[in-house]
Parts: sequence; C-alpha cells; structure tokens
Amino acid sequence: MRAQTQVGIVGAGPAGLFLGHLLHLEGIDSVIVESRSREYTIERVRAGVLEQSTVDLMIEAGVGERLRREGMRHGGIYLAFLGRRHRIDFEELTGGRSITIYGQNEIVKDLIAARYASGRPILYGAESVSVENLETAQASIRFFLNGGEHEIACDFVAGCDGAHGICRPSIPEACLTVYQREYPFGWLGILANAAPSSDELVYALHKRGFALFSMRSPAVTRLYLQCAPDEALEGWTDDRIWQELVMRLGTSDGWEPNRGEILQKGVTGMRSLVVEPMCHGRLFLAGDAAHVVPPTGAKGLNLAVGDVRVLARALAEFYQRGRMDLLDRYSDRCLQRVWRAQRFSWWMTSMLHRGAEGSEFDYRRQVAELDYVLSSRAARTSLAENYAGMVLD
Ligand code: RFL
Ligand code: PHB
Repeated sequence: MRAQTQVGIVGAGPAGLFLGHLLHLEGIDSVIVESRSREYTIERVRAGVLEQSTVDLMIEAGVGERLRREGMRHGGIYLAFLGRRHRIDFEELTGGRSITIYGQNEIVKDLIAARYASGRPILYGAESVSVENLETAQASIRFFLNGGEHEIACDFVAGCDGAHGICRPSIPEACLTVYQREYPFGWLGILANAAPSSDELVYALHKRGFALFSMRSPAVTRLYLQCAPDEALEGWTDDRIWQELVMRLGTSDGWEPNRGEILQKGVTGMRSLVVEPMCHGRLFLAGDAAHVVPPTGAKGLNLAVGDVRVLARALAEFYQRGRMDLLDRYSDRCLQRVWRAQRFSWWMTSMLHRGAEGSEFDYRRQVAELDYVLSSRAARTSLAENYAGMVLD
C-alpha cells in the first residue's frame, strides 16, 4: 500500500510522539511508524526527572494537565557521601528553577491520548522498517504491517527511533561523525511499592558504588545501584538488592529507603554518544537517535523534547513561509545544548561512580570534589543550573 504525508516519523517514544503533537498544533500532517506494540512503549520504565522547560512546553502544548496535577515538584536534590546527606537548593541558587518528577510512561500515555484525539495515525508493530530516498525531495518510509508491504512518501523523515533504531545507520558513514564513550558500569534499577522516605532525590557516592534514590508517586519508590554493565539479574535476590541499597544510601542519622514489594527490575549499560550532524538530506534525527547520555544527569528525555521543539518550529517555518534556513540550522542549534548536557552528565557520572579498578586515589578525589561542591556557592550554582535546566535559546 502506498500513502503520503508531510512528515514521516519513525518511533513512538517521547521524541516521536511529542514531535507529532507539535506538528499537529501547526496544522502539519504526520504518520508515526513504531516497531513495538503500544503496551510495550507505555510500560518501559525509564526517565523520571523533567526540567522546567520540558514541563512548560507540555503545558503550553496542551498535554500538561495530568502532569500539572500529578507531577511532584522538587526544589533540590541531596548528595550523600561519608554517611551524610547534603541538600543542594536549586530554587535558591537559580532564581526559582525546579524539577518535576513524572514518569516517562505517563508522558507517553498523555501524548498517545493527544495523538488519538487529533485523529492522526500511529502505526504500531511495523516490521523491517527502512527509510529511503533521503537525498531527494520525496523521501519514504517502508515497512511490513499485518502481512502487507507499505510505503509512505514524505517531504521529511524524522528519525525518532532511539539509540538502537534504523535511521542513524541509514545515513552513509562518510556523512556522519560519531563521538562516543562507554562506561565500565551499568545501573540495576528497581521500582518498589514503598512510600518514598525522602522528599527529594538522593545521589550517593559509596565505596561499594553509586546508588540513587528516586520516586514515581507518593506510593512508589524508584532506586538504582551501580553494577557491571552486563550484570546478571539472577544473582540479585530482593533481599540482596535491599541490603545493598541500604548500605550505600543509608546515612548516620538513621535515614534509609523504605522497603516494599519489588514491582520491576532491570539492568542498563551506560554510554555517551553524539552524532554530527543530526541530519542528512531530508532526514532529521531527534532524541536518543542522535545522542545518548548516561542517566546520572537526568537529561536524555529533556534533550529529546528540546530537539523536537526546535524541529517542529523549523518545519512550521518551512510549510508556512517556505523558509529552509531554520531546517539548515537545526543540527547546530541542537548540538550546543547536547554537548552541554553531555559534559554535565559525564561530570555527574565521574563524580559519583566507582571506577572498575576501585582506585583509592579516585575515591578520595571524588570525596574532595563533593566536598568542594558543597563548600562553594559557585560550584553548587553550577550543578543547580545544569541539573534544573540550562537556558540556551
Ligand atoms: P526512545 O524512548 O528510545 O523511543 C524510540 C522509539 O522508537 C522505536 N523504534 C522503532 N520504531 C520503528 N522502527 C524501528 N526500526 C525502530 N527502532 C526503535 C522504539 O521502540 C521506541 O518506541 O527514544 P526517544 O523518544 O528519543 O526518548 C529518549 C528517552 O527515552 C531517553 O533519553 C530517556 O529515557 C533517558 N533517561 C532519562 N532522561 C531524562 O531526561 N530524565 C531522567 O530521569 C532519565 N532517566 C533515562 C533515565 C534512561 C534510562 N535508561 C533505561 C537508559 C533512566 C534510565 C534507567
Ligand atoms: C529516575 O527517577 O528514574 C531517575 C532520576 C534521576 C536520574 C535518573 C533516573 O538521574
């Protein structure tokens, strides 16, 4: 079957869904093609921290109603080391900026509801998806669905298919530079049916490795432990996970995470990746398809939203005024923000994780770094303005 649209979007994660919504608001037609099922894309447990600019854009775009009601606004975070917790007050340091805890699953649900209300399609379960004719004015997306072969002719293709999608590899190698860095560790993450015992997130450096205390709602805690990148989950009984979390996060004043039934467990590796440029011909990459950050800075989803905001504006200028210049500048505009987030995510990761060799020198240097951050208002402000969201454009 052959069909036609203005913008063909590959991937129905936050980047693809949000782009589709912003284009709809501008009266631009799109088709979203997704390889997984709707349930899978909703149930994947991932991001939890939204910057102020992400929250503002959701509200402005009319998809922030539930976020406004259910999102948990936090004015700071805690850094824990040597058995003590120390608060970094974002609001006071940045002139009022804050973060909001609201699960990526919830954002995806809200955006799917908005998409269905718009009457525009999301095609779930597409197989063997490919993008073609990117260097011509009539690009296309091809795939199999329900046993039939489909082709969608598009003016533009948005590659929003995440870190392991097909859009980035469709660009000829000679036209793309990939910058990347692997880290020798991963995170074991759990979701627990337990009321959060801290009002804000706790990032902990411990001799046994990094740990993070986060949450999803007043009844659900989200926790992470540094582990090997290929850590086998079988070795981790619920008891062992709780013991390790309490050891790494617990402080000498008796604070520790509340325990509860573990609802979900998973291991993720960690890497930094940026591709330049973020486009090729009629293909524009956005979100994890173009860049991956280690999750310690809580930046990935926020960067994806930043990209599609710039892309939707550039496409609107093209359709409404025939301007190509904003599309030409898309990659440069995004990359400045992306590299700043890469630097911050790398810095947070290096400050808080034990190296593979567990060097005592590095541990003492990390403690000194944390000590410096806490003792210097300039250093705290730097952390706060990067974490709560850089104001760039
Ligand atoms: P996604 O979410 O990966 O969505 C891509 C979609 O494309 C589909 N797809 C395809 N569709 C069609 N054809 C193909 N060939 C396809 N291949 C793939 C996939 O099925 C999927 O539905 O990318 P997107 O939209 O760019 O969104 C990026 C975010 O998901 C990601 O950056 C964040 O989750 C990162 N992240 C965090 N970001 C934050 O801003 N704040 C956080 O607190 C935060 N915490 C996290 C995180 C990521 C984590 N993991 C699991 C890596 C915590 C963790 C543990
Ligand atoms: C989360 O709640 O999942 C979360 C919070 C902070 C991070 C990463 C993930 O840095």
